[in-house]
This record gives sequence, structure tokens and C-alpha cells, in this order.
Amino acid sequence: MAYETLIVETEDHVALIKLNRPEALNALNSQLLGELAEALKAAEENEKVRCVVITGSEKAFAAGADIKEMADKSFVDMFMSDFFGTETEQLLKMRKPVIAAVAGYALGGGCELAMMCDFIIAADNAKFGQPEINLGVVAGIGGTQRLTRFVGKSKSMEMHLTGRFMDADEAERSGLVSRVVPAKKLMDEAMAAAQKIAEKSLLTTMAVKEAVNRSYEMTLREGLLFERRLFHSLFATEDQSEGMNAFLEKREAQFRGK
Ligand code: CO8
Repeated sequence: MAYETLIVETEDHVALIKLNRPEALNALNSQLLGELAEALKAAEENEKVRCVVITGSEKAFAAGADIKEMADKSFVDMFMSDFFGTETEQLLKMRKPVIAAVAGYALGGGCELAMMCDFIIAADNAKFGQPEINLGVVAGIGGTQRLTRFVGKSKSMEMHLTGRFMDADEAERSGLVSRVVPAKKLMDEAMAAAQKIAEKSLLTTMAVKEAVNRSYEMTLREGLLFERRLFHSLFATEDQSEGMNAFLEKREAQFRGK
């Protein structure tokens, strides 16, 4: 499928989705987010794909929602179209792992998009921020909620109230990103991580996602029970038997997602 605002490639078992609106630093408009939802759905439905990477350019992952598209809208326009509500739903529904590979600006909706992925690998030139306050609005696709869970109330509050940007080192220190790599190596590192995940059992990587994401939704006691039952249930799979026997036989496991 051809997209106007994305470049999508599949390498082995990894779908790479590159946001591609260089003229606007990958600002997120309805077209881009609509195409992103389609590309994610296609990756989810493609049996060959076991992991997805979303990236932008060296200068910008995404500099936020498209201000030109939003500037003249009314409350009624926003409310009746549930602006960006439906477009972002597919990313939240993804059962396959999704990595954000972030170089340059990840601001406003760009930072929020990265935080909707399962983890973020950042280039050393990455800059994260929620500068919506400068536009007379607040974050709208999860910034106040997710950034606060990632970095804590104090830092999240400061970033939302002042609009200041966080560099890659601070983002790693604060737990927003899993690690920082030299900008030139970002895509190699992100693709290597994705390939590593793709070697595992898809069934098990999906189970990991469900369990980790539950930690945001449940009490600890319920989450621990959910995890333990998930662990038990994986003993009904061929991949558990293959994984454990491969270890005992000192060979590489051949997972089949069954
Ligand atoms: N929207 C539209 N166009 C943009 C955006 C944007 N967010 N960011 C950059 N651009 C455009 C610029 O207008 C410019 O275009 P042109 O050449 O036609 O004037 C081009 O990209 C290059 O930008 P700059 O010349 O500004 O580049 P600089 O290197 O000087 O600055 C910055 C880079 C610092 C990233 C600067 O562009 C900037 O501050 N951008 C805006 C950042 C921002 O405020 N982001 C938040 C947007 S609001 C938001 O994300 C809300 C999300 C929630 C939506 C919720 C729906 C429910």
C-alpha cells in the first residue's frame, strides 16, 4: 500500500514505519495519523511481522500535532470529530510490540506518540517536550497522564507548565526512554532490538505486553495474580516446551508462536 506521509518497509519480521512530512518536521495531521493507523493495522494483520518500529527523521520524530490544521477549529469541530481519538486507537490496540526510535524533536503529540509505543530508544540529539502551554492548550493524546507515569509528577508538571524541552540524557535518567544511542546508530540499534524481539515467540511477546501494560491498570495484587496465571497458561504452549528443552539441550530455540 502506498502512503503519502509515511514510508513503510518490511525487513525480515520487522515492519519499519517512517513518518515522512519533512516540510513540517513530521507534524501530526489527520492524514498522517490516519495512514499510521492503516499501516499499524496492516502490520498487526501481517503474519510475517513480529515487531514494529516507528521512527521519524534525523531532525524530528514529530514536532507535535499540526498547528496549521488545528488553528481555526472550533470546540464543536474538535468534539464532534473526536479529534485524534479514533486515529490513535489502533496504536493502543496493537498486540505486537512497537518500538519508537526517536531522533531530534519529539514534542507535544510527537512526545505522546512515542510514549504510546512500548518503549523508546532515543538518539543523543533527541529532545522531548510538551510545549502545548505556549499555544494556549494542554496535551491531548496522553501527555499529562503518560509523562507523569514515566518521569513522576514534579518533572512532568514542570515540563507541561513551562514547556521546556528535555534532552536525551535527562530523558534516560528520568525513565522516559529505555536507552540513548549515538544519532548515527539509532536505526541500526532500533532495528537490532526489533530483530531480537522478532526471534522470540510472538505468542510470548504478546503475553509480555499484556502483563506489563496491566501494571498501569491494576492494583499490585491483581497484577501479580494476572502475571502468575499468564505464566501458568504458557505451559499449554509448544513454545514453552521448545524454549525449555532447547536450553537443556544447549541449542537455539525454534519458536513457532504456538
Ligand atoms: N505544526 C505545524 N507545522 C510545524 C510544527 C507543528 N507542530 N512544527 C514545525 N512546523 C513547521 C514550521 O511551521 C516550519 O514550516 P514553514 O517552513 O512552512 O514555516 C517547519 O515545520 C520547520 O519548522 P521551524 O522553522 O520552526 O524549525 P526550527 O528548527 O526553527 O524549530 C521547533 C523547530 C522548535 C520544533 C519549532 O518548529 C516548534 O516549536 N514547533 C512547534 C512545537 C509545538 O508547539 N508542538 C506542539 C504542538 S500542539 C500538540 O502537539 C498537541 C497534541 C495533542 C493533540 C490532541 C488531539 C486530541
